[in-house]
Amino acid sequence: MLTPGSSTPTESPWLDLRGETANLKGVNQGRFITFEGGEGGGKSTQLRLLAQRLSGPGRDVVSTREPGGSPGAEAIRDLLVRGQADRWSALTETLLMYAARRDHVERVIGPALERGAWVLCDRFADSTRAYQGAAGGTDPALISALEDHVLAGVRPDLTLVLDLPPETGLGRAADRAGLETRFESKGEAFHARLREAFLDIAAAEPERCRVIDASRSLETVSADIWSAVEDLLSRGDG
Ligand code: ATM
Repeated sequence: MLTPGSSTPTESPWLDLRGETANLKGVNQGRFITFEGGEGGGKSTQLRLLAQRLSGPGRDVVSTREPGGSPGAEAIRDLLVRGQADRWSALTETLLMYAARRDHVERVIGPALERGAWVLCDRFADSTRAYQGAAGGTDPALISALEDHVLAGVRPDLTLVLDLPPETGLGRAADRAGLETRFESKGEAFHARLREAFLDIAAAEPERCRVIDASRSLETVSADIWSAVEDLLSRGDG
């Protein structure tokens, strides 16, 4: 289980109004890696393995997740992942996701990048593009505008898209389903559109995204992820 971040608001320059408009990417010293894809692709396990591999003397590694990752965003998560599939419209979901994401960026991701940490995040903005946009029907232009205005230039250096057929992924997810079943219950057509959406995002931004075939063994997937991270390290532009 990932632990929500615990930065105190008063310590963070990200709570300063600057963050609402300025592009702060230039001051980031750390690296930001996101894990994306449909259900049951093993994102959380692979994130944990990568965090273990990256951790070591002198390297600060922060593992976090969305929706959630800060106390306020975790409270919003509960609203999003529980209950009936039609509890929220796609547009309301988009706004809730971005309210949660803003808090997470202000209090956890932004300060961590600023102090030079590596941030590993289980889902981020691409999930909104895929779930609420491509599969849910929210206008992509609105989602782009939210990315521009809300994220203050915070953008992943590397996005790992863990890809597998939705029927395989949903089967794996059902095995561990608890109370958080709202998205799983959206139906097969929704999940098929999601897969296409993540592949389209990766095709449109090949310099940022790496598609990993998640139907293979945990070790093989983990080795591919490490090779993508080594490429990022060798670029040295993070
Ligand atoms: P995880 O199961 O990966 O923790 O994510 C919770 C759900 O939130 C997930 N669906 N399921 N099952 C995907 C959904 N989600 C969105 O719909 N949009 C987003 O922007 C994010 C971050 C997650």
